[in-house]
Amino acid sequence: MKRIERSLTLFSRAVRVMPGGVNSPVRAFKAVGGTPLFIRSGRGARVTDEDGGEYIDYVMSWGPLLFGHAYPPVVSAVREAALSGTSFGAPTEREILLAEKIVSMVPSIEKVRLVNSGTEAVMSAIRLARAATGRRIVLKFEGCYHGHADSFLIKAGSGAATFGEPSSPGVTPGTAADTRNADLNDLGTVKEVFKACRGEIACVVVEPVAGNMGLVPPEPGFLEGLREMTANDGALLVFDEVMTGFRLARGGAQELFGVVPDLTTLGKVIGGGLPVGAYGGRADLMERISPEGPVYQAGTLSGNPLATAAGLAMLGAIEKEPDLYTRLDRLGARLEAGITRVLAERKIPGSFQRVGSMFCLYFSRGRVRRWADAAAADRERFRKFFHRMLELGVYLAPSPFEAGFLSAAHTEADVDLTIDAAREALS
Ligand code: KE4
Repeated sequence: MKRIERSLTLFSRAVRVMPGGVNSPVRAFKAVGGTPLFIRSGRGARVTDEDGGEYIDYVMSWGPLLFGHAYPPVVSAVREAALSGTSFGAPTEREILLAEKIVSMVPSIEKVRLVNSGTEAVMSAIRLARAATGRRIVLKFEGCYHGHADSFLIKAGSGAATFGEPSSPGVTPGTAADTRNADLNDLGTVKEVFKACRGEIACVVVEPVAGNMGLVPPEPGFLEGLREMTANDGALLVFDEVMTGFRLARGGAQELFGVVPDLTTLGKVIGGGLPVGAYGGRADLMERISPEGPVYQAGTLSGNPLATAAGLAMLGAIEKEPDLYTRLDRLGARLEAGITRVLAERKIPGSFQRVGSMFCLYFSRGRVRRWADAAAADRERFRKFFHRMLELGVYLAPSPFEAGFLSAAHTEADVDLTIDAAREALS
């Protein structure tokens, strides 16, 4: 049993001054029970907790750390930038350099606006979609998560699903009325909404690979079907690539699957751990954003020197390694093969699902294709598995409704240790 006295002490202090003792709900271990580990440091693929316990980390800050913890180019870029000032509230050259890189790497993006989080990026993108189309309805998918803006906290994924509050209190009926849900990978349910709301849908927003109900890849034809239906109806297609952007390919899921949306939202990897979000797309749409156009959106720290320095270091590292995504996919395939083998050996029903370096293990009777399948998976078995793996030195996402992440810092040895730990945890 790992010693966690210091985490216990810190958590008892934290809960006195912060709701649930955390600054983001999924960190509180509520879905798996027990006390969250307080992390002292990270390096490469590992984190060390406040009691000195070391773990192979697959949370990786929920996606940003494509090159692992304390990635030297990011650390030195941020340190260097900070010496010249942390924020000016005025235009800087780094913002141009980062925007130019994003435009050059992401197929759908002709113009981009930097913000401070994924939530800000997606809430701004749908405001733009509503302004550009003059329509009000946003169609999302049950179990997908697009940040905590009111419009999205209706049958949302991630922490909202974990705590069984898919539709959060505090979201007004008026707001909720402007959001519709369909089932992921089920174009029939999308057609139904389009039929019921003909000419009223401003946009369809989708995680092209759903990473907030575990990990659910798009089925063949699904993204293409959304592209066609939105184009035919005059609605916009928004790819929420906050998690998949720069993670699955240089141009994200839209490059991997060859479907180009009208607007794309980004976050996580761009900042390499610094708070960065972005939204962008067709120039004729983005030109409606203030001050060029009338659609207001602003942010004191948007594009600040530290975030843009980190972003340039991250995207620069991606550009320097042409076979990065092949390497990440090979590592993911090794993990997938190993865990799938363990499930078979132990005769345990489950589905290890993966796209590139994003994955999750469902204790389900079959493949998980949409929220209802994910919700039916065995959460109690996941809870036990999570804690056994933690004791064995592997830190998985503390929820069955989250994706795990490999990084370029993970090695084949790390993956093999993880597979061995899973064999032990499932014995
Ligand atoms: P943030 O506001 O948390 O930066 O981004 C919101 C968001 C938007 N879109 C997608 C596809 C996302 O995955 C997220 C955030 N993801 C969660 C992890 N499931 C963040 C972790 C957390 O809430 O602490």
